[in-house]
Amino acid sequence: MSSRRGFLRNVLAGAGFFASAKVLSAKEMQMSGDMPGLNMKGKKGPIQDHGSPVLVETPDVPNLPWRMDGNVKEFHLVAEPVKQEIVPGRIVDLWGYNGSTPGPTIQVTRGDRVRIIVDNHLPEATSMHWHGFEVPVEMDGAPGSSQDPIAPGGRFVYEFTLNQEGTYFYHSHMAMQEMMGMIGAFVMHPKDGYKPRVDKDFAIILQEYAILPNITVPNSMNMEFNWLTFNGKAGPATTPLIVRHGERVRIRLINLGMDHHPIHLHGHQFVVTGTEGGRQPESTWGPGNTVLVGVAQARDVEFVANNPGDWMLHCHLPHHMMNQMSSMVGPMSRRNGMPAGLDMERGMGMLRQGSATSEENGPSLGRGLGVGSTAEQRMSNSPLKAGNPMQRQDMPDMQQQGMQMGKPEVSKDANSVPGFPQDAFMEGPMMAMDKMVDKPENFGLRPGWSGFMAGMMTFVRVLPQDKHDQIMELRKKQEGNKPMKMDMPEMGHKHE
Ligand SMILES: [Cu+2]
Repeated sequence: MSSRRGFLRNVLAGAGFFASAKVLSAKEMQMSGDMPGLNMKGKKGPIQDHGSPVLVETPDVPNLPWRMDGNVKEFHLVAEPVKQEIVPGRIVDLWGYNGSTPGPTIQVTRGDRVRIIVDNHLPEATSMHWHGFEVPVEMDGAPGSSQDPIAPGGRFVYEFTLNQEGTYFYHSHMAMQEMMGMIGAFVMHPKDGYKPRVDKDFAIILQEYAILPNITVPNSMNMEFNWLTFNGKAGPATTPLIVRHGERVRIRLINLGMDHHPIHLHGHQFVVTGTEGGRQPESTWGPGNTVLVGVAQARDVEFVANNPGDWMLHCHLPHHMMNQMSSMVGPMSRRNGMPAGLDMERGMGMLRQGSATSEENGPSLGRGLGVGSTAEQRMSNSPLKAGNPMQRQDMPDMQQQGMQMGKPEVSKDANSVPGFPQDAFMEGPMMAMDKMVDKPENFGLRPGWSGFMAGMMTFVRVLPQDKHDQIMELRKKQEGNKPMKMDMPEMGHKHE
C-alpha cells in the first residue's frame, strides 16, 4: 500500500489519475471532485522529508479533478446557477462553478501545462479571468479585449503553461457575476515544498452577499452585506480546520467582494508568507495575529499550532461576525413592534419602483441595510412582553431540527437601558444549533458553541493526537456512507 504521502506526490505530479475518465459532467465532477482526507498524510510516513508540498484542503469546497491529455492537465469548469445552503435551512440562489460557490479548487504544480474547458450554463455571457497569471493575453479572460465573452451555452478553452507558484484564483470578469459567487481557488504548488514545510495547508475564500430575509437571490447592487461566508458557509455551518498539536499550518485567504477583511486568529501568532503574487522572502515575515485581506488579494499565513484548544478564526469586522444582519428585521418580526423608519426592502436598498438611476433612488440606492438611513429614529427595538418573548412558537420545525430554544439571559431592568437589546438576541444560547451543524470536525466542541458563531467565523482546532485521529476516523466513516465516493488514499481503487 502506497503511503498517502507517496500518493500525494503522484497526484501533484499529475500521475494521470483520471486518464481513463472522459470529461465529466458537472454533477459527476462535483461528486468525484470531493477528495476527502487527501491531505491527511501520516505524520510518520515512510518517506523522509524531501520537501514535497502537501495538498491544499478547502473546507466545504471540493477539489477539481483532472485528466491527462498527453502532457496537458485538463480541467473542466461549468459556470452555472447553484443552490447553496449557507447555514442550515437557508438555501440561496447563487452562481458558481460545478454546483458550488466558491467553485472547486484547482491545484497544479509549477511548470504544468494546463487546459481548462469552461462551459457557460448561465443565462448570460461570462468570461473567466485567471487572476495574477502570467499567461498570453488571449488567455487572460478579459471580455471584449482579450476574447469575446462566452455566450450562454458556449464554451471557451483556455490553455497555458504555468511558471508561477502561490495562492491564485479564478473568477468571472463580469463584475456583478463576481458578487453572485463566481470565484474559485487556484493553487500553484512549487516543485519542491517550501522551508519550513507545513503539515496542513488550507484555503479559505471570503465572500459576501446582500440577501433579504424573505428571498433567496442576492442583491448584487447593494453596498452593504448581511451574509458573510468562509468557503460558501456562514458560521456555525463553516467546517473547522483540524490540526494536530505541534503541526505547522498554512492558511491561504482569498478575498473577492466589496469589503476588506481583517482575519484574526486566536491563541497564536502567525507570519504572512505570501500574497496574491506568490511567496514572500522570509526576511519580510513579521509576527501578527490579524491579517488584512483586501479585495482581490490573497494572503498566506503560517504558524506552528503549539497551543492546544479550539481557537476562533474570524473576520474582525463586527458586522461580519453576524448572520442575516438587517436593522429592520428585529422590530418587524415582533408583533406590536415599533416602526423603525423603513420597511425591510427599502431598508436594504431594494427598489420598489423606478429605475436604479432615477432621481429618487439614485442617491440612496444600495446604501445600507437601514442603518444610517435618513428615516432612522432613536428608539429601542421594541418593548418586551411579559413571559418569554423569544419563545418561538412559530418555529416548531427549527426546534425539532435541534435548534436550542433556551431562555435568554436578560436583566430585570433591561428595557430601561438605552441600546438594549444588542447581542442578547443575536447570539448565545437562543441561537445555538449544535445538532443542526453536526459533523465530524465539530465533534467534542463545547455544548452550545454554535450560538456564538456567525458570519466569517470558524475554528482552528489544535488537537492532541488521539482526538485528532478520532475526528479523522469519524470523517472517514462519514465519507464511506456517501455514494460515488473516491477512495483516494488507496490508489488501487478506481473511480466508480
Ligand atoms: Cu470582514
